[in-house]
Amino acid sequence: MKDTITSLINPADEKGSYLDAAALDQLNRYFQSGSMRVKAAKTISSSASSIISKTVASSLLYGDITLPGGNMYPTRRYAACLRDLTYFLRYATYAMLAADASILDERVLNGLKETYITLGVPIDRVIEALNAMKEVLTDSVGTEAGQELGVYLDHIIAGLS
Ligand code: CYC
Repeated sequence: MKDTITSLINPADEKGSYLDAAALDQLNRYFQSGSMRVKAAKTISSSASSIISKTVASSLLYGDITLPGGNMYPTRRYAACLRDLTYFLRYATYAMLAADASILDERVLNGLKETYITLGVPIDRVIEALNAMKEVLTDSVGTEAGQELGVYLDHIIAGLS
């Protein structure tokens, strides 16, 4: 996993130089947004299950997908879906804290699309749920942190598209 600090320091170290003005500027913006990131992570950790249920209610719950023949039926698959959404939320929160998407590539997206295709998990509906999660998050953590989390949920969407 990478983060904003190591991704700026490592290349400077390779060149044996101090951070240049652009890197310092980027670092400054990262530190200035630090309390916003931590505050959002705190809200998410105390309300994750409600964020997941609201996400499901506004995207997947009231349709054929939860009925016999749908990919969220029976309860075993429904539970797998809630678990996947919980993974997405938790890893997007880590990525938002680090301001770096690499953890998503390493731990979430690696082989995921192929797994979904093999199992017949409808990827368009997963993406619909991820988009719904962005809205639920903006309601719960506010616009600025919601937008930042949106960057990482969009990264997951792009990796599944
Ligand atoms: C299954 N989701 C799976 C599987 C994996 C993941 C590996 C296959 C193995 C299993 O069932 O546990 C995902 N596992 C992950 C991820 C990580 C991991 C992301 C990284 C931490 O370790 N079905 C729907 C909805 C959607 C859904 C649209 C929820 C948004 O219709 C999800 N994923 C879903 C379902 C299954 C699944 C239903 C079970 C499919 C089956 O067994 O038929």
